Amino acid sequence: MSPLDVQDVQRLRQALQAAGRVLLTGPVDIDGDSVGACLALARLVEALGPARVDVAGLPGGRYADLPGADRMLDPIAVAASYDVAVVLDGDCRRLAPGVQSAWSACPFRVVVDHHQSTTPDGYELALINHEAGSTCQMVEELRRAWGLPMDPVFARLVYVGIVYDTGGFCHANTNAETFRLAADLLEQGVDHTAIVVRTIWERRRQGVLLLGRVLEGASWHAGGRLVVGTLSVELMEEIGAELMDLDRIVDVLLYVEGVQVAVLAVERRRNAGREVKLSLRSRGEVDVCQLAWRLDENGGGHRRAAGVVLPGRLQDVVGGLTPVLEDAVVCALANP
Ligand SMILES: [Mn+2]
Repeated sequence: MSPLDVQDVQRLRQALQAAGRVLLTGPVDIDGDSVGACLALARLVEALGPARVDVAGLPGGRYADLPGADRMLDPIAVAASYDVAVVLDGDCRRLAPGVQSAWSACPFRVVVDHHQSTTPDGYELALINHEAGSTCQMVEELRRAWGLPMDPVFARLVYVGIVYDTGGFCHANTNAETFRLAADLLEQGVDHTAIVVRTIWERRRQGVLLLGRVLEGASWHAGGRLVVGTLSVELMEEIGAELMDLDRIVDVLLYVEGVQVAVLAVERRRNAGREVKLSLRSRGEVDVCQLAWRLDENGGGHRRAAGVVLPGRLQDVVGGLTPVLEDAVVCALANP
């Protein structure tokens, strides 16, 4: 992992030490890496100085029992003004609506992120490392640079982020350094099996039902190299599904023999209308980050894992999109 800029790391430390109030947040759709990174950084900020730290986000389901999750603020309740605001594991285009106004009013805005689509524009300070396997690994790098002690709680939070973003040490962002850091964290007493089960494998019954319906209804294209799964608002509501029930359904589609790109299209209500959240996954030959960005400028992520939200109803969005995706996959595979 290429290290962060030393001066930027010290500027962040100075800003956090001088601050009275600090806001930490992930993007609107939280995951194990953003929750782990926010809660781990909150501990570091509190060790650095007197700042009162708020962490915004709703850590339901599999993250509710993480240390510090009970102190997280519903984004709707974020009303205070902050001296420093940090968005972790995502950029400021994807903040929860409730966080947006506090963010805009903050005089010192920081991003700590590893997404390929994140650029330094629009921040007073940007700590971006596209090579980092997870944002939690970047927070661990901050801890070392600031000379703060490791402890079992910090280790557990960072481990959750690493496990989530590497898919349990499976994805291509897993390397020797990941395992070296994992070994350090395990020596702090981290329960590896419990975290992998809770973060990766365990589903609610509603999630299993949802998985079954997606697999049943999936459509196959480009000679089986592209698969598109869909979930309507009606089905989500009938099953009583939550955001976290969707975790890793798209990965099940991706790891079907022959598949190079998998897409899960999930319909959501938005005001009086509908929108569709697309999760795109690639085995590596097709850059789905670029693909997501081409579908809409708000799309992005990583080369092998990206997302984009498009307005409209599920059938219309997926109907219009499938030929575009098919073309992109066929073209990318023909011209690697
Ligand atoms: Mn991440």
